[in-house]
Amino acid sequence: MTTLYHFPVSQHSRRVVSLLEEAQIPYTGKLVNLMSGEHMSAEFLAINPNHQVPTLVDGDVTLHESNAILRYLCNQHNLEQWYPTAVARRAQVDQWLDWNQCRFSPTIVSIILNKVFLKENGDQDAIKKGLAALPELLDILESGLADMQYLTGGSPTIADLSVASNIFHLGFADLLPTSSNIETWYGKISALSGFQKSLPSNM
Ligand SMILES: N[C@@H](CCC(=O)N[C@@H](CS)C(=O)NCC(=O)O)C(=O)O
Repeated sequence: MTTLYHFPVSQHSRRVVSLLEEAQIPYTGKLVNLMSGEHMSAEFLAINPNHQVPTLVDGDVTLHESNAILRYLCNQHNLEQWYPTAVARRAQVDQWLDWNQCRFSPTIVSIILNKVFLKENGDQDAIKKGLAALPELLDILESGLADMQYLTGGSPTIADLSVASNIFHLGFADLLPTSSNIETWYGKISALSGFQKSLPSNM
């Protein structure tokens, strides 16, 4: 049995729900209400001491970290199309997954968490720094997509789901990128039925 602990407005949950739905892996979704502090309950901390979603429980395996969960699901279900086995292509997928976590995510969190969710209690300095960092990151993504259908080739992978989950988040602050490569690519990812099912309004 596969259970995903998630929250609808969590961008990290969104990428995992997208894959589970796209690959039609049977799973039970369990909502962890971050607004009411459910992630700090003793019951949830016993599953993930980091008090974060997403968390996957698959039989004897309990996993946190969204990108690790994506890789695990692909390996477990032989989803080679989502996580190619050819060494060079896999390395490209890993590169964008790591870029998303290490470079892009902190900026997304700084802006969206503080500006949209914490509002007047948000860290105004973090918002400013995030907004200042965003153009460079979007330029990198725009260039990475030049002459590419998807981030690593002619078909979408977990790297696309992961990065696109953060692009959707920018929409909460009316900051959806309008540069042509990103817009065309994001249009394709956001049209995937699995991605659609991961969106807060459709969960
Ligand atoms: N690096 C983690 C980050 C997960 C994360 O930040 N989750 C947020 C929701 S988007 C969360 O659960 N926050 C609650 C907390 O940190 O206490 C991942 O990729 O899964």
